[in-house]
Amino acid sequence: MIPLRQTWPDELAQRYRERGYWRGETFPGFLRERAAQFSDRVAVIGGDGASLTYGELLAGARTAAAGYLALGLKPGDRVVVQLGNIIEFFPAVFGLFLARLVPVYALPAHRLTEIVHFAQKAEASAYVISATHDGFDYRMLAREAVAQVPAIKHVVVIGEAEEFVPFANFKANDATLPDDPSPSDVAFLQISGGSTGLSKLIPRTHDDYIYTLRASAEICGLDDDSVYMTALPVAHNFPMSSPGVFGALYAGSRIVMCPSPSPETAFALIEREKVTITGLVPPLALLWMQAAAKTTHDLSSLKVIQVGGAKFMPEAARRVRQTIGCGLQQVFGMAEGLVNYTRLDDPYEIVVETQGRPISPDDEILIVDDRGNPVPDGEPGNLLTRGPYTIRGYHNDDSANARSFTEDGYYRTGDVVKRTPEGYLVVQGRATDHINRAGEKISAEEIEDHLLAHPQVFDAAVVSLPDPFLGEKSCAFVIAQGEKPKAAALKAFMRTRKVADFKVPDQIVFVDAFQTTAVGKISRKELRAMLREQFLSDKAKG
Ligand code: OOB
Repeated sequence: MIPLRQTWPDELAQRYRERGYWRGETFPGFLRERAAQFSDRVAVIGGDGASLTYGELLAGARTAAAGYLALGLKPGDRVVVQLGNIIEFFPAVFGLFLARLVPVYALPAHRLTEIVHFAQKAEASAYVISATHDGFDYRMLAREAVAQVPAIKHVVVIGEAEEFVPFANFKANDATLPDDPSPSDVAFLQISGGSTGLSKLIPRTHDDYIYTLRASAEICGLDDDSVYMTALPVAHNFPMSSPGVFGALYAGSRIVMCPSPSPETAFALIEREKVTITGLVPPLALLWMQAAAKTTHDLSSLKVIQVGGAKFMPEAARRVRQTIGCGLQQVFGMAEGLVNYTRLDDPYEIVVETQGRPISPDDEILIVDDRGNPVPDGEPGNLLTRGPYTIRGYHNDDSANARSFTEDGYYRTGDVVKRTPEGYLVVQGRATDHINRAGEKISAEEIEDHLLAHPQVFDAAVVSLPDPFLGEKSCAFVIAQGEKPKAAALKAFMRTRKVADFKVPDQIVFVDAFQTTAVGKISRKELRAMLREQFLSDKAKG
């Protein structure tokens, strides 16, 4: 089995310890501490009202750990975990940690191709699922996965297990659990957020991840009075750790597992549980803002909505305060490590205009041109980073590592950003996401932002189309809200935004909806490519 490793150079590791980022904590260790501090306090509550206290969570995790080991799983084995937003996620995953097994987090939306890929790449020997979730039967998926990957010896099912192992039958036993892992051990494998191609596996250590939980909880103002709700799939890095459910546990807060991000479901839970903070991707934030205008639910407990995962346009960001009536925090992060936050006490303009600044004073940020030379502040460039919680390499993927990391250990994020004089990052797009119109480069984001400022525009995506004269021209796909505006009116509106004339979209196409990726966020890059291909192929067919 390929060993799981994540190594920083000794000198940096020493610095990260000396500066108190890496404190030698582990997942089993911190859960035991919280259970001792807050035994009878509710740790997590589900949509149906079922809950676990911190004490019950630890007990459930111990039972699960004993159950996994009784199956014959050995410390170091990897286990693909594919669960929705249910409270059993916690005993299931902390049980793995206590048994020194290594979770590989799949999203509920993943299907056979991805599961087989994760299982093979990680050399997994078990698979933990819900029987069904959102109308899908994961046991069927498990049967196919096991047939393709015989190394998966055990399928553990939460709910009706059929021929598999029922999670509910795990019994506490006297078997001694292994010693706690070393803080520098890999705690789990996260999945890279790439929306095209096959995901890469991201090994995160106890020390590095727990540092982000502790720092994020502080930056996001979590304490034991906070109620953190996840409406996004819990296995994604954003709701898992920024500050996410694990940050909430670290802080002794209460977690609400929202089974669906729809405003109807989420708003009812916010009211019932007096949720104080939650995280959304931009398309959901738009939906919630629209729904908030008409809702009868009381959302006044919400102190802050975090928005991240994709660019939240300033004009949309400005609507949060007036529609939902709470604060906004922008989050620009990646499962590979680096996370940037706007701070809760930042000036309003910074909160709406930027994607925040790094968690750590030791997050090293390089913004470089295509030749690798640093660009001045305010100029867009490729973002490279390294630091106390950014990985040095993917698991079992030499070619991705050669592409994605520089020789001196910087991760190439693939994002194009600029840095403000205050040190905040503004995401401009992905490396290739621009329109080259007769030599003029147009940022798709920039045009979308202008269009979003129009009251009849719900969302917009701008792409390049081939043009015999200009080389490329711009085309805006627009979802209208309320009465559909005329294309000419939108172009006229663009001109009132005082932008260079070449930035006015050459063409405007109205569509009813955009597709979303597995995490439920729109990957703008993929969305644009899809819209472009569809449009061109329709046109070719006449
Ligand atoms: C989060 O993580 P991933 O791994 O799913 O995706 C990372 C990529 C970034 O490289 C960037 O391209 C994009 O998603 N992204 C954003 C963004 N946040 C992420 N692009 C523009 N603005 C933002 N605010 O998506 C993730 C992980 C932890 C916290 C938050 C998001």
